[in-house]
Amino acid sequence: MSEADLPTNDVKIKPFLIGVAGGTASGKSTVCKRIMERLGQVDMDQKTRQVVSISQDSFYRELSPSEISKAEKGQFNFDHPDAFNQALMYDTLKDILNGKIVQIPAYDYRNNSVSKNEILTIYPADVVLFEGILVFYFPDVRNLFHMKLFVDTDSDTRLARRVPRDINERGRDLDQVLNQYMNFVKPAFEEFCSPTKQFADVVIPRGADNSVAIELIVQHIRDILDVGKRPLNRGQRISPPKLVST
Ligand code: UZR
Ligand code: MG
Repeated sequence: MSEADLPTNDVKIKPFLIGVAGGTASGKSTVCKRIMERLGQVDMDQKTRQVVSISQDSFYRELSPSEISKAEKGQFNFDHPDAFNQALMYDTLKDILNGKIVQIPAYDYRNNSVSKNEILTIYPADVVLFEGILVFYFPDVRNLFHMKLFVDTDSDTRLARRVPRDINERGRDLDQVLNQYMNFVKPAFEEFCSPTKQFADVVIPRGADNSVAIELIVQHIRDILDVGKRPLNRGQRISPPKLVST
């Protein structure tokens, strides 16, 4: 793609915003990755990429010193809606919808906080995926999505994935992982996350293993963006979807 094709201030891209919710370790990130792969977007340069995926984890709020010490003992509830900075999440998504370049922090699970060093710059894209356990919980955020997907993977499978992930990737020990799961993760899933399935347009059983569902969704995204004649990965800008959020 030549420099002239890059988004400029006078060519505002209005992205098509897709929310991807589901319980912990349901495969939300993998579903997003598959959608991006199927749209031919994964290895592209960030500035020219037309599909981007961001995580709700980037919007965990800053914790007070006493909350930090609770978090270190596995006694802070990261699965409760109050753990998030709802206003920042909403404002950032609004900016994205208005075609602005936004900066969001990566999340550092080993320190239980948003990263001070790793800042992600999100350039305007045609399709933006926003994934997280509670992306459909807050009504004002929920109403921004043009399409809502819920990844519905059974809880045994999710726990079996969550345990090794927390131990290997997030530096936890088994006792802490299981206690946190029983005290916070499972009850909060039942109270706050699972009920938001009712807001989904499409429920994806078995998550990323469900290649038929993913293919149907990808085809629908292509249809909406009217890229039948203009493949996404050829570096052409696509007209914004005509849908209006309510
Ligand atoms: P996914 N989480 C942490 O473990 N530590 C943090 O500092 C912040 C979040 C967990 C959170 C939730 N809960 O279950 C999970 N706990 O990240 C959501 N305990 O991430 O959707 O990738 O499973
Ligand atoms: Mg995740």
